[in-house]
Amino acid sequence: HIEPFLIIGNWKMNGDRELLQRFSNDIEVTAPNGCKQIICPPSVLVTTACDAFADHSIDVGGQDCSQHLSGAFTGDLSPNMLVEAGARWVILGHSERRSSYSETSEEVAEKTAAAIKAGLTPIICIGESATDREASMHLEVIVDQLEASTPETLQAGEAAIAYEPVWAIGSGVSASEDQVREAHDVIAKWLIQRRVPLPVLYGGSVKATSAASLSAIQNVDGFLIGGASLDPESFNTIGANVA
Ligand code: G2H
Repeated sequence: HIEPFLIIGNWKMNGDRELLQRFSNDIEVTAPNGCKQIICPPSVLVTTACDAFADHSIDVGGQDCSQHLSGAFTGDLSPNMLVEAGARWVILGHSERRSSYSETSEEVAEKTAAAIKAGLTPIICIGESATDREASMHLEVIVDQLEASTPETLQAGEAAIAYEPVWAIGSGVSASEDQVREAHDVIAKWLIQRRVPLPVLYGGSVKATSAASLSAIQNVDGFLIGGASLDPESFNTIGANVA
């Protein structure tokens, strides 16, 4: 593993001040097992989250940002704005944004470059659809997305990659250990060839019960967690169960 093992909660469009308060009360001040915990709440809660976690080792991140720094982009947030709000990380190119907002890998690469310039660490999401996998195209799709979603200028350690097979997201069932191993090996090999070692996270229905076996896989350096990150106990147990 690349250390520390990253446990990232993607709250999506969920959560409120009350949930942040519960996290702050119920979660240990120090993360279990030497893990690094990061919570990505809706962006209007980033500052509140930073206050709530002031005494914790938890970092806060956004769920998207613009590739532009300012201007006539109604509804968008620049990476600098996220930094000013207290974020240190940002999820980019999540499959929900790729499908609902037609985000392309090229835009994700631009956003990645802008986020890094602003001082954020992007978490770049890639992953094949069920159709890609049924056609045995998943590895090709993963490499194509990786290639197109990462800017040429990317340096070692500046970002993280999250492998999230679309069919496993929110389904309650994660990909199998063999499926995760195969994809992560391909991603790790690509990163080594490009001389940009980055942590590679798995995402897609990670739960406290699957954390031990998935984290034991060689090139799994962390998790991106949706549903199971909305409860402080399950979020903390995932870290405690990391192998
Ligand atoms: C995948 C994941 C978090 P869940 O989208 O990014 O969500 O764990 O609910 O599948």
